[in-house]
Amino acid sequence: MRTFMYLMADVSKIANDDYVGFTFFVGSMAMMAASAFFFLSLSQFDRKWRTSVLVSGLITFIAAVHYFYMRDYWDQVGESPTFFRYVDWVLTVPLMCVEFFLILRVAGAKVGLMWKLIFWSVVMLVTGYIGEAIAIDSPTMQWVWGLISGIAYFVIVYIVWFGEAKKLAVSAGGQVLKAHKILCWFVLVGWAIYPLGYILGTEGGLFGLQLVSDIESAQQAMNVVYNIGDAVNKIGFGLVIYSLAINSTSKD
Ligand SMILES: *C/C=C(C)/C=C/C=C(C)/C=C/C1=C(C)CCCC1(C)C
Repeated sequence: MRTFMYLMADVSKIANDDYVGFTFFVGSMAMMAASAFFFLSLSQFDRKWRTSVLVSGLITFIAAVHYFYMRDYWDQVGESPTFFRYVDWVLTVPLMCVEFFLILRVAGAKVGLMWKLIFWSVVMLVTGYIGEAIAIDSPTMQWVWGLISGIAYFVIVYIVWFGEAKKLAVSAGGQVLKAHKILCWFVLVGWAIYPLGYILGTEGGLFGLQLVSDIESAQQAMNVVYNIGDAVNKIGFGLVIYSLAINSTSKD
């Protein structure tokens, strides 16, 4: 009992109005559960789909571990865990690019497509990190870095919606085309949640938008938005891949 109480003393209370702490906590559980779900389902699928579902599980698993750290950081330090946030993204977003490549392999996708998507995702995230963590003394520079990041984002949108990836998806047809289309919507709408968080979190707002008045509320709004974005995109993306694998696995 004593030991139990001692252990409990290390767990701090999440205040009722601490939406960031709450979403970090729920986020870590959701990511954990999703990982278990993807990993344990692996043997159900035809061999050629297993790598894709495995990668879905790795994405949510990497996020789960980062969420444990981010939750603690938020609790102990009381600031945005920007470093852990971006390490998480720089590992998981390229893996999402790998997912596009993996499902399009049936149509003959080349590794070059994968590297192109990975390259632009890294440009998007590194410039975003500079804007969010390094250029903090200059709202103008935060605007500029955010804009460069946004351009890289639109290159990815272009490649998957209209470029090389789209052509391969069309030639693959069937379930792959269907899954590709949904993933495209995730990139266009689901990923657009992040620049919204960035704008909310930047002091004084961006593009002349003064959305949140003080820096503390701005940081809170940004983290809640990022946490919602992560749950939607990482788990959602994985479920699309999961359905594709289920629907394309021979049923007898
Ligand atoms: C699992 C994590 C994901 C899918 C993260 C995606 C992150 C983005 C799409 C971030 C995009 C940004 C911009 C387009 C401009 C402002 C800076 C960023 C990095 C927030």
